[in-house]
Amino acid sequence: MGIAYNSSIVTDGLVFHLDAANVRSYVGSGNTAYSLNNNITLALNNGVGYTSTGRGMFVLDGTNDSLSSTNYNMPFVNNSEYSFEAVCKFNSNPNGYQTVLLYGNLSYQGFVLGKARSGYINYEGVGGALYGGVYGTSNAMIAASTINGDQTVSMGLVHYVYTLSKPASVYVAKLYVNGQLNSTNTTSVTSYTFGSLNTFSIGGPSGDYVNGNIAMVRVYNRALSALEVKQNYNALRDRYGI
Ligand SMILES: [Ca+2]
Repeated sequence: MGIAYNSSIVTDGLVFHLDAANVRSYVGSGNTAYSLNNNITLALNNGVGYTSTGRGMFVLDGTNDSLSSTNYNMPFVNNSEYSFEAVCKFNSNPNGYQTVLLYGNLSYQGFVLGKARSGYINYEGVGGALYGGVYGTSNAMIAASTINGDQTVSMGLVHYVYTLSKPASVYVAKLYVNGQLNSTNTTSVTSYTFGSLNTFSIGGPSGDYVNGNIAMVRVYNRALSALEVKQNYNALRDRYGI
């Protein structure tokens, strides 16, 4: 069973794929959503809404809405390369993080995609900026690639990809926005380890809820190349008008 508008995305290394526009991921009502692969089930918590805009997006209220999974058995391992991809829109830029994806724990070890707090400059980047990060047990060791924060809430629906690769002796983080490389962070990190990864949440754990729309989230267990990021972006452009 093929879905035409998904036919051209990169599938090599794809370990999680939530797509609100695909009825196999979400039928448009009810409190259960599904990854298109790996049999991962998500619960819609506290009134997550849905809009048919862009063929379908989750609507999150920024108060307590999220999607969470308790069967997220994905092959994440220490010292590996990863990619995290999302199409989302933030409605506001408050003095708080808005977390699109957290796979880790509530001490924020693990993998994070999101938007930084307004008005702050720290390892997640300029205030309001999109960021992605892989955080090991030794404290934010592979921090974000960032973009200018005030772009975040004014740019509307955005496609972004965070990749972590190790082309040589150290890890390199890259952030792509709408198919283009936005920033690169060459770290000094040569290895990393995780603690317990016991939380899989989309739209935020408590305190970091997204106020906006999330259309799709993907996770790859390898670093996508710039060409592959472009391929995935191009596969979505018409759908979202981005
Ligand atoms: Ca709610």
